[in-house]
Amino acid sequence: MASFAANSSLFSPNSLRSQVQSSPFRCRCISFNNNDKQINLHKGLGLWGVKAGNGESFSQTSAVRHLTGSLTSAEGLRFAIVVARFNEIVTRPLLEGALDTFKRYSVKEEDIDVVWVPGSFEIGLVAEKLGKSRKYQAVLCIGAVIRGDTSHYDAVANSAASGVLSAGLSSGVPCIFGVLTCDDMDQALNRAGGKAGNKGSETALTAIEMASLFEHHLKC
Ligand code: INI
Repeated sequence: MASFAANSSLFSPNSLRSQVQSSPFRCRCISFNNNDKQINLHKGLGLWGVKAGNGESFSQTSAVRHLTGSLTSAEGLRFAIVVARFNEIVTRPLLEGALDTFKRYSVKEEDIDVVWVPGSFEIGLVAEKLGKSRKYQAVLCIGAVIRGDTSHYDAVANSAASGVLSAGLSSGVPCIFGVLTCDDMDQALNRAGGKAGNKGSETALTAIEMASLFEHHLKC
Protein backbone atom coordinates (compact mmCIF):
# COMPACT_ATOMS: atom_id res chain seq x y z
CA MET A 1 0.00 0.00 0.00
CA ALA A 2 1.45 3.35 -0.90
CA SER A 3 0.66 6.80 0.27
CA PHE A 4 1.66 10.29 -0.60
CA ALA A 5 4.91 11.23 1.03
CA ALA A 6 5.27 13.25 4.20
CA ASN A 7 8.17 14.44 6.24
CA SER A 8 9.14 12.42 9.25
CA SER A 9 10.73 15.43 10.98
CA LEU A 10 7.27 16.22 12.28
CA PHE A 11 7.54 13.46 14.81
CA SER A 12 9.53 13.25 17.95
CA PRO A 13 12.13 10.46 17.51
CA ASN A 14 11.67 9.44 21.14
CA SER A 15 8.01 8.84 20.91
CA LEU A 16 7.71 7.50 17.39
CA ARG A 17 9.77 5.38 15.11
CA SER A 18 9.32 6.42 11.55
CA GLN A 19 9.58 3.95 8.74
CA VAL A 20 10.01 4.98 5.17
CA GLN A 21 9.22 2.09 2.89
CA SER A 22 9.86 1.80 -0.79
CA SER A 23 6.74 1.09 -2.73
CA PRO A 24 6.42 -0.39 -6.20
CA PHE A 25 4.64 2.81 -7.10
CA ARG A 26 6.01 6.24 -7.70
CA CYS A 27 5.39 7.67 -4.27
CA ARG A 28 6.79 6.63 -0.96
CA CYS A 29 4.81 4.95 1.73
CA ILE A 30 5.41 6.34 5.15
CA SER A 31 4.01 4.85 8.29
CA PHE A 32 4.72 5.55 11.92
CA ASN A 33 4.84 3.04 14.71
CA ASN A 34 3.87 4.44 18.09
CA ASN A 35 4.57 1.38 20.25
CA ASP A 36 1.67 -0.89 19.39
CA LYS A 37 -0.17 1.73 17.38
CA GLN A 38 0.50 1.80 13.64
CA ILE A 39 -0.39 5.07 11.97
CA ASN A 40 -0.44 5.09 8.20
CA LEU A 41 -0.18 8.54 6.78
CA HIS A 42 -2.25 7.82 3.72
CA LYS A 43 -5.23 7.33 5.98
CA GLY A 44 -4.37 10.34 8.01
CA LEU A 45 -5.98 13.57 6.92
CA GLY A 46 -6.76 13.89 10.60
CA LEU A 47 -3.11 13.50 11.45
CA TRP A 48 -2.92 16.68 13.48
CA GLY A 49 -5.27 15.18 16.04
CA VAL A 50 -2.97 12.25 16.78
CA LYS A 51 -1.18 12.57 20.10
CA ALA A 52 2.47 11.74 20.49
CA GLY A 53 3.52 9.33 23.23
CA ASN A 54 4.70 12.19 25.44
CA GLY A 55 1.28 13.84 25.32
CA GLU A 56 2.24 16.58 22.85
CA SER A 57 0.04 17.28 19.88
CA PHE A 58 1.68 17.45 16.50
CA SER A 59 1.58 20.86 14.94
CA GLN A 60 2.23 22.08 11.42
CA THR A 61 5.82 23.01 10.69
CA SER A 62 7.55 24.46 7.66
CA ALA A 63 8.56 20.90 6.78
CA VAL A 64 4.99 19.93 6.01
CA ARG A 65 4.44 19.23 2.35
CA HIS A 66 1.46 20.80 0.67
CA LEU A 67 0.35 18.87 -2.38
CA THR A 68 -1.55 20.68 -5.09
CA GLY A 69 -2.31 20.05 -8.71
CA SER A 70 -0.69 22.27 -11.28
CA LEU A 71 -2.34 24.08 -14.16
CA THR A 72 0.90 24.26 -16.10
CA SER A 73 1.44 20.57 -16.71
CA ALA A 74 -1.75 19.67 -18.54
CA GLU A 75 -0.09 18.39 -21.67
CA GLY A 76 -0.56 14.65 -22.06
CA LEU A 77 -3.53 14.48 -19.68
CA ARG A 78 -6.71 12.99 -21.15
CA PHE A 79 -10.20 14.25 -20.44
CA ALA A 80 -13.76 13.16 -21.16
CA ILE A 81 -16.58 15.69 -21.18
CA VAL A 82 -20.13 14.47 -20.61
CA VAL A 83 -22.63 17.07 -21.84
CA ALA A 84 -26.40 17.12 -21.46
CA ARG A 85 -28.38 18.03 -24.59
CA PHE A 86 -31.27 19.36 -22.50
CA ASN A 87 -31.02 23.19 -22.52
CA GLU A 88 -28.41 22.92 -25.26
CA ILE A 89 -28.58 26.68 -25.76
CA VAL A 90 -26.78 26.81 -22.39
CA THR A 91 -24.74 23.60 -22.40
CA ARG A 92 -23.14 24.20 -25.80
CA PRO A 93 -21.46 27.49 -24.74
CA LEU A 94 -20.42 25.78 -21.50
CA LEU A 95 -18.77 23.07 -23.59
CA GLU A 96 -17.10 25.70 -25.80
CA GLY A 97 -15.79 27.44 -22.65
CA ALA A 98 -14.29 24.17 -21.45
CA LEU A 99 -12.69 23.44 -24.84
CA ASP A 100 -11.24 26.97 -25.11
CA THR A 101 -9.70 26.65 -21.68
CA PHE A 102 -8.20 23.26 -22.51
CA LYS A 103 -6.64 24.79 -25.59
CA ARG A 104 -5.17 27.66 -23.56
CA TYR A 105 -3.65 25.16 -21.14
CA SER A 106 -2.10 23.02 -23.89
CA VAL A 107 -4.47 20.05 -23.71
CA LYS A 108 -4.47 18.49 -27.18
CA GLU A 109 -7.76 18.00 -29.06
CA GLU A 110 -6.98 14.33 -29.54
CA ASP A 111 -6.82 13.94 -25.75
CA ILE A 112 -10.44 15.07 -25.33
CA ASP A 113 -13.59 13.00 -25.92
CA VAL A 114 -17.05 14.59 -25.74
CA VAL A 115 -20.02 12.38 -24.90
CA TRP A 116 -23.57 13.74 -25.31
CA VAL A 117 -26.42 12.49 -23.10
CA PRO A 118 -30.15 13.43 -23.15
CA GLY A 119 -30.26 15.34 -19.85
CA SER A 120 -28.42 16.09 -16.63
CA PHE A 121 -30.07 13.10 -14.97
CA GLU A 122 -28.10 10.77 -17.26
CA ILE A 123 -24.69 12.37 -16.63
CA GLY A 124 -23.66 10.41 -13.53
CA LEU A 125 -24.01 6.96 -15.03
CA VAL A 126 -22.00 7.86 -18.11
CA ALA A 127 -19.34 9.66 -16.05
CA GLU A 128 -18.92 6.54 -13.93
CA LYS A 129 -18.50 4.35 -17.01
CA LEU A 130 -15.91 6.74 -18.46
CA GLY A 131 -14.05 7.02 -15.16
CA LYS A 132 -13.87 3.25 -14.80
CA SER A 133 -12.53 2.89 -18.34
CA ARG A 134 -9.17 4.23 -17.00
CA LYS A 135 -8.76 6.15 -20.27
CA TYR A 136 -9.08 9.60 -18.71
CA GLN A 137 -7.42 11.52 -15.91
CA ALA A 138 -10.65 13.46 -15.25
CA VAL A 139 -14.25 13.55 -16.41
CA LEU A 140 -16.08 16.87 -16.80
CA CYS A 141 -19.84 16.84 -16.32
CA ILE A 142 -21.73 19.65 -18.01
CA GLY A 143 -25.46 20.34 -17.82
CA ALA A 144 -28.02 23.03 -17.05
CA VAL A 145 -31.00 22.49 -14.79
CA ILE A 146 -33.37 25.44 -14.84
CA ARG A 147 -36.05 25.82 -12.20
CA GLY A 148 -38.59 27.57 -14.39
CA ASP A 149 -38.61 24.69 -16.86
CA THR A 150 -39.77 21.90 -14.66
CA SER A 151 -41.62 20.87 -11.56
CA HIS A 152 -39.04 18.17 -10.98
CA TYR A 153 -36.17 20.65 -10.87
CA ASP A 154 -35.07 19.49 -7.43
CA ALA A 155 -35.11 15.83 -8.42
CA VAL A 156 -33.05 16.42 -11.57
CA ALA A 157 -30.63 18.84 -9.86
CA ASN A 158 -30.08 16.57 -6.86
CA SER A 159 -29.73 13.47 -9.00
CA ALA A 160 -27.17 15.20 -11.20
CA ALA A 161 -25.12 16.29 -8.19
CA SER A 162 -25.21 12.95 -6.41
CA GLY A 163 -24.62 11.08 -9.68
CA VAL A 164 -21.45 13.03 -10.40
CA LEU A 165 -20.22 12.65 -6.83
CA SER A 166 -20.84 8.95 -6.85
CA ALA A 167 -19.16 8.55 -10.25
CA GLY A 168 -15.98 10.08 -8.84
CA LEU A 169 -16.07 8.06 -5.65
CA SER A 170 -16.75 4.73 -7.31
CA SER A 171 -14.29 5.17 -10.18
CA GLY A 172 -11.50 6.91 -8.26
CA VAL A 173 -11.21 9.36 -11.15
CA PRO A 174 -11.99 13.04 -10.55
CA CYS A 175 -15.48 13.80 -11.91
CA ILE A 176 -16.00 17.54 -11.99
CA PHE A 177 -19.41 19.08 -11.38
CA GLY A 178 -20.15 21.59 -14.14
CA VAL A 179 -23.93 21.40 -13.97
CA LEU A 180 -25.59 24.80 -13.62
CA THR A 181 -28.60 24.90 -11.31
CA CYS A 182 -30.42 28.14 -12.03
CA ASP A 183 -33.68 29.91 -11.28
CA ASP A 184 -34.24 30.99 -14.87
CA MET A 185 -32.76 31.02 -18.36
CA ASP A 186 -31.23 34.51 -17.94
CA GLN A 187 -29.23 33.37 -14.97
CA ALA A 188 -28.10 30.28 -16.87
CA LEU A 189 -26.98 32.24 -19.94
CA ASN A 190 -25.11 34.70 -17.71
CA ARG A 191 -23.07 31.80 -16.35
CA ALA A 192 -22.50 30.29 -19.77
CA GLY A 193 -20.32 33.02 -21.20
CA GLY A 194 -22.41 36.04 -20.20
CA LYS A 195 -21.96 38.55 -17.40
CA ALA A 196 -21.08 35.95 -14.80
CA GLY A 197 -18.32 34.29 -16.81
CA ASN A 198 -18.29 30.77 -18.14
CA LYS A 199 -18.77 27.90 -15.73
CA GLY A 200 -17.56 25.47 -18.41
CA SER A 201 -14.21 27.19 -18.40
CA GLU A 202 -14.02 26.93 -14.60
CA THR A 203 -14.91 23.26 -14.86
CA ALA A 204 -11.98 22.69 -17.20
CA LEU A 205 -9.58 24.45 -14.81
CA THR A 206 -10.80 22.33 -11.91
CA ALA A 207 -10.41 19.22 -14.05
CA ILE A 208 -6.81 20.08 -14.97
CA GLU A 209 -5.91 20.80 -11.35
CA MET A 210 -7.49 17.58 -10.07
CA ALA A 211 -6.04 15.46 -12.88
CA SER A 212 -2.61 16.89 -12.18
CA LEU A 213 -2.97 16.34 -8.42
CA PHE A 214 -3.87 12.70 -8.95
CA GLU A 215 -1.29 12.11 -11.67
CA HIS A 216 1.65 13.72 -9.93
CA HIS A 217 0.96 13.24 -6.22
CA LEU A 218 -1.75 10.67 -5.51
CA LYS A 219 -0.91 7.93 -7.95
CA CYS A 220 -0.75 5.07 -5.50
N1 INI B 1 -32.58 17.89 -17.78
C1 INI B 1 -31.68 18.91 -17.67
O1 INI B 1 -30.50 18.71 -17.95
N2 INI B 1 -32.10 20.14 -17.29
C2 INI B 1 -33.38 20.41 -16.97
O2 INI B 1 -33.68 21.56 -16.63
C3 INI B 1 -34.33 19.35 -17.08
N3 INI B 1 -35.71 19.62 -16.82
O3 INI B 1 -36.08 20.79 -16.73
O4 INI B 1 -36.50 18.69 -16.73
C4 INI B 1 -33.89 18.08 -17.48
N4 INI B 1 -34.74 17.06 -17.58
C5 INI B 1 -34.44 15.83 -18.26
C6 INI B 1 -33.74 14.84 -17.36
O5 INI B 1 -32.41 15.24 -17.16
C7 INI B 1 -33.71 13.43 -18.00
O6 INI B 1 -33.06 13.50 -19.25
C8 INI B 1 -35.10 12.85 -18.18
O7 INI B 1 -35.82 12.90 -16.97
C9 INI B 1 -35.00 11.37 -18.64
O8 INI B 1 -34.33 10.57 -17.66
